[in-house]
Amino acid sequence: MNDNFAEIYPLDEFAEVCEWLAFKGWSEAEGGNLSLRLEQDQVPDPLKESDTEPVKLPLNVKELAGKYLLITGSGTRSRDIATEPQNDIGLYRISDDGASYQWIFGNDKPTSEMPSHCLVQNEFVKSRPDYKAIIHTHPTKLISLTHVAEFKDPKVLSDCILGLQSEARIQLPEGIGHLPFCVPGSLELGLLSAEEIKHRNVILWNMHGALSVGTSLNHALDQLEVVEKAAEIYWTLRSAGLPTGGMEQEDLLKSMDFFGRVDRYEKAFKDKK
Ligand code: 2HA
Ligand code: ZN
Repeated sequence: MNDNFAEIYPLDEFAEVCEWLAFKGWSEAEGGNLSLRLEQDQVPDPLKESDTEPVKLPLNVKELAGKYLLITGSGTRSRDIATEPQNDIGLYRISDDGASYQWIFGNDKPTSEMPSHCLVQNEFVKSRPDYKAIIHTHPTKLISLTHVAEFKDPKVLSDCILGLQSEARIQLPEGIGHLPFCVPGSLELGLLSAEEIKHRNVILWNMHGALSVGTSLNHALDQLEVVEKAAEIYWTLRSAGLPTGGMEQEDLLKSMDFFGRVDRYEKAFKDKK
């Protein structure tokens, strides 16, 4: 059965992405966690049902009712997931009333950030159904950005950081979110993340890390790489004492126009303060 689990699911993509997270030094020790939502037809019949004890969720996730999640285990290391993903990733089914989950296979202790993963996945089913993958990790240069007072405002943060390299805002026209400090693993962090993820693909968690989402785990990783690159440019300029004003607005708009992203760019941060 263990071999089947490894063969059936896209665990190799978890392994590949976790290897990069460890290699980049973003998911130190047991830091970071990932999840991927599966469609019914991706789950073979013998693994569809489970007789394990249901575990109550802190909040109802009714959009996820009857759906399946692959999620990394609590206390697991990215560098271990890279080599033996079947030990550290678990398959879960959300109950038909959306109030609890049942463990089905693999690792049976989900990450402490389970509330954020469930609430964001729940929002995706509702408003962005092609989004299935979530990565939470601790990229050094992004965490450092959350220490800059003016970057508490996500619009100021986005306009500065994504204006430092010509393709960054093209990749992320809606900008980057930045949540106020929340206790790691808290329901509050999950609720704020689920609200913000309606509008953005990358969110910074104040003094903690980043949450990135995508249609696949690799898509979520791509976006983290883009934002981390822009942050590296920011810190390089800062340490050289150079200005961080970035692209001329006219050049940025020309690029957005060329790639058909003006609407998305202009709508960013209009949805909410
Ligand atoms: O999984 O990163 O935020 C460990 C964490 C919690
Ligand atoms: Zn974390």
